[in-house]
Amino acid sequence: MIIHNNEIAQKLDEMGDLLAIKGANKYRIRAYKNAARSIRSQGRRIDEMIDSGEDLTQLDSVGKDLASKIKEIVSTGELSDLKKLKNQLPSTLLNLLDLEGLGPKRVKRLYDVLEIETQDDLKKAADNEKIREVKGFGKKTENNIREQLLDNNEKDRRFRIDKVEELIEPFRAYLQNIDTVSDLVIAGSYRRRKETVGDIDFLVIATDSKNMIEAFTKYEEVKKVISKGNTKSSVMLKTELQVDLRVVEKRSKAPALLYFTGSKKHNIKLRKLGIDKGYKINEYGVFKDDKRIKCETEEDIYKLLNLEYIEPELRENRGEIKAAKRNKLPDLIENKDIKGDLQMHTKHSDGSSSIKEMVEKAIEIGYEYIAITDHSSYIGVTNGLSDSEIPSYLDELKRVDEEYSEINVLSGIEVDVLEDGKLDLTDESLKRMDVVIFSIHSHFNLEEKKQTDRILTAMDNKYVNIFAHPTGRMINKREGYKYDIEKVVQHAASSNIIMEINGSPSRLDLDDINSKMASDNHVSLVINTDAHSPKELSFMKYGISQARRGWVQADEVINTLNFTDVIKKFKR
Ligand code: DGT
Ligand code: CA
Ligand code: CA
Ligand code: ZN
Repeated sequence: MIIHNNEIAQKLDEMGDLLAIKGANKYRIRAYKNAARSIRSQGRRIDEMIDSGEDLTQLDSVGKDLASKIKEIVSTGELSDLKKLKNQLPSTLLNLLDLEGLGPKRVKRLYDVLEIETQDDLKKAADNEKIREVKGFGKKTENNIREQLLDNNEKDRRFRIDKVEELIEPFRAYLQNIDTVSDLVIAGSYRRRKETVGDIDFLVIATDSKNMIEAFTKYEEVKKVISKGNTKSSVMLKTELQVDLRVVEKRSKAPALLYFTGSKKHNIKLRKLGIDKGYKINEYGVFKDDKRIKCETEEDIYKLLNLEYIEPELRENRGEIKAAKRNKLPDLIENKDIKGDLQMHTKHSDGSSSIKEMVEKAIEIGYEYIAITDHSSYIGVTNGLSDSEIPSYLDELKRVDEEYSEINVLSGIEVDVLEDGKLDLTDESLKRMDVVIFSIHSHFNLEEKKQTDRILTAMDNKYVNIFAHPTGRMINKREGYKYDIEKVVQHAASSNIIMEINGSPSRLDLDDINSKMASDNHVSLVINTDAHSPKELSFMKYGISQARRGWVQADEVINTLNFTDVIKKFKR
């Protein structure tokens, strides 16, 4: 059995911690902790030392007694003393020690007095202000605990795609640089471009798998090696992102890529389809009567099953296999289809930059047009525009548009919808804009019927064009507000309102499901970045992948049109 040094050390650590909670002799506790530290810092594998008959007592902080315990862990994977302790005390108490301000003694006291065993118990007790009543604890400690638990919950969440990208691209580059790597892809939900990612799945074709795995686990951002085998390994990065690695043979590349891209449900459907046709499909290959069928690409495998090629963004088992069978898959929108960006902010409200700076970046990207759409003033935080400020805002926009012949700069506004569905600026102001975006930034908790009516009322203002970030959800932060979205979508279709797919990775709103629903209802869509700085104009790619996940085609998205056609869309 292969057992990593980290796993041995962890068991010794747990032993020390549980003894401490129990109130054991401090020298005994320290012995376990020191041995754990010593083993973690060994350059050599302890299990191999044991195999070759070496004496473990030559290691720092390891005496006869500990040496025999370590041998027990390596040969059985368990430590019987630890098991015994875990029968006496809940092992979940160990998770409480991770919190700042909670040492073994205090954990024990909370367990004795309030029967707190888990972080959940602790959270409840903190919320009910029970902890401050325990001897040795105060209001301050209680608050500190509550705050830490809130932060921890944040960590359990899935990672936003932009954050994952930032963490994983340097790792990809590091692995790519290893000599024996011939091919490396990130599969899983990252390749399917989901808005959040649970973990990262690297797939590597390499001639020397052992060397590859060694390098993988030695990456400097690795906090913990979770597992390490001959062809696969998992690590936890310091940022708490888990990364899995699979090394496969060249001939398994396509089936492995298909398998590890998922989704799981899509895979299961494909496998069943294969069985019906007499094929066995798994991550190693495609087989008929135990004979390998040569499949060099994913396309080859789909073709074998009489299916059109299915793009990763569609592989969610939401009808894509049926559509592929009938050659009815959508012709998905691509980055290169986009000709402009119709929502962005400048210093006229909460943006960081001037109109010119935004325009220059847009020219650099190669856009034919953009709209500057600063906020109205209703939500004070955005420092937006009031009716009296509109004329000078428009003057400046006009001047900039004239100054840059390479691009068309449309005048726009993102006007707030008030509680009753009226808008935050007068029709006189709105009328003067090339494009009017309306959106909701307040009163999220209205009852569903009221919220729906509020939105329908806003749509009936004859100067509005685009309903921005229509559900208001913030990824990992808050759900969208409740309203009858089908009704609103139908109303948008019949009254020529364009619905936005907001590309900001904190929003991605509409999401895939709602984008598909809107497009099925023949609503025109727009993909905007909602950039608050020139750099954020690059959010377009996230909007595009979200649209692709929603089966959206270029001809459904107005900012794929050229300038003369797009402005026609704003006449209602
Ligand atoms: P995530 O990490 O939660 O964002 O989502 P995925 O899709 O990346 O899921 P993950 O990392 O658990 O697994 C990667 C892919 O491996 C998954 O999309 C499909 C494949 N896979 C994993 N487990 C199974 C399984 O039990 N059956 C099949 N057919 N495929 C699986
Ligand atoms: Ca994954
Ligand atoms: Ca995984
Ligand atoms: Zn907004």
